[in-house]
Amino acid sequence: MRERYLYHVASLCIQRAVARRVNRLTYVSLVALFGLTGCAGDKSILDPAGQAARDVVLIWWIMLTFATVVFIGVIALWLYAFKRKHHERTPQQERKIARRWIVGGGILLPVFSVSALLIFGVPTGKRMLPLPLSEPPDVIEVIGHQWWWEVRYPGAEGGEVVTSNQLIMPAGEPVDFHVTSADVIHAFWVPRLGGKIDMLPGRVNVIRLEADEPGIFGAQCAEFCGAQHAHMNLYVEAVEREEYEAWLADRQEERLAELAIANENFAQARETFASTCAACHSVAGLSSSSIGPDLSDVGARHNLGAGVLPMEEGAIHYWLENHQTLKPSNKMPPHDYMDTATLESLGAWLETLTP
Ligand code: HEC
Ligand SMILES: [Cu+2]
Repeated sequence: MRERYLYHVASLCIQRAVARRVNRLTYVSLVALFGLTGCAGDKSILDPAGQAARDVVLIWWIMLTFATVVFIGVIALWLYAFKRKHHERTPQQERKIARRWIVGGGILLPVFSVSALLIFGVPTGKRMLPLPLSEPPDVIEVIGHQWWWEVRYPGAEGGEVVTSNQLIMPAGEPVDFHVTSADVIHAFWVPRLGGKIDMLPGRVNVIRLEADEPGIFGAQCAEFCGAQHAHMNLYVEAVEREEYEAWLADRQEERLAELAIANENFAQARETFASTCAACHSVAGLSSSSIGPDLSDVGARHNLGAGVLPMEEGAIHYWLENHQTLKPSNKMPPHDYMDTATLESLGAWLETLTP
């Protein structure tokens, strides 16, 4: 909420400023106010929720402070160069001064700053490496697709669990994320938990992250991957260990398969699904394809279309009618040749898939 508030204050100031024709400098500083909206919210690196992210933000503050000092120093020297009186100097004296600047500003300063960065940066990077632990952490696989997320739990008791566009993880313990891509390069980034890592087709990268406490965090694809890159959000939630185990147990294949056929009123919807949607979507017990998101537990999601639509009653029907307007050129073909009643019943059935 805090960022919304800042956003409103900033836009109000700008409207006023434009109305009163304030000078350009004021205008620019007002626009810069918008930057402050990045200081809060579920994707703010300035609000870390895990040790790796705290280390990253510490480095960020150190770099910002240092850069500010250098910036002010350069400006001061620049002003001084304008103001200073003219000195008579011999060519030798000139050369000596020039050499001092090269050695100080061109060699010592960079050596000092790069070493300082390494001293702080190496331990931070190490924390996110999957080094051996006495108790091996849980593994969660995340696969990037244009423009949605596939999430798999290979170590779940009773068999692998698959879901999409949501990532539930245990809080208070490290988790290894094995990330890859099904098409182009994406990047996995949960700003409040730590650094980002590329998701490359044909290669698995690993990053270790930990959430201090239960909570909801935003994640975002951090590598431009096509038209809908900005609409590639991931809902990340850390929960207590028992809740995590229960969440996984609810998503065991047999249980999901029972759920899919539980409601007799939707026999027709299931048939339509089998003939028009099953080629791309999995629903446990009915179909198996990962061209589109797995829909076995779609009724229990928090949003649709990787964050473009909040999940509520009627949302799936709305998505089926409007997804090419909500998320233009997404990889699901329009189904406008189907009548409203059919799409409505498909949506209503999918909404019952809440394990
Ligand atoms: C050609 C493949 C394809 C077909 C056929 C298809 N879809 Fe999709 N569907 C997708 C893709 C890809 C996405 C992800 C779009 C995005 O968010 O970028 C998607 C997204 C969805 C979503 C949102 C899921 C989420 O996790 O947010 C729902 C619901 C859905 N499809 C239902 C259906 C239904 C019902 C049908 C049949 C009428 C259908 N789809 C047919 C490929 C397909
Ligand atoms: Cu992207």
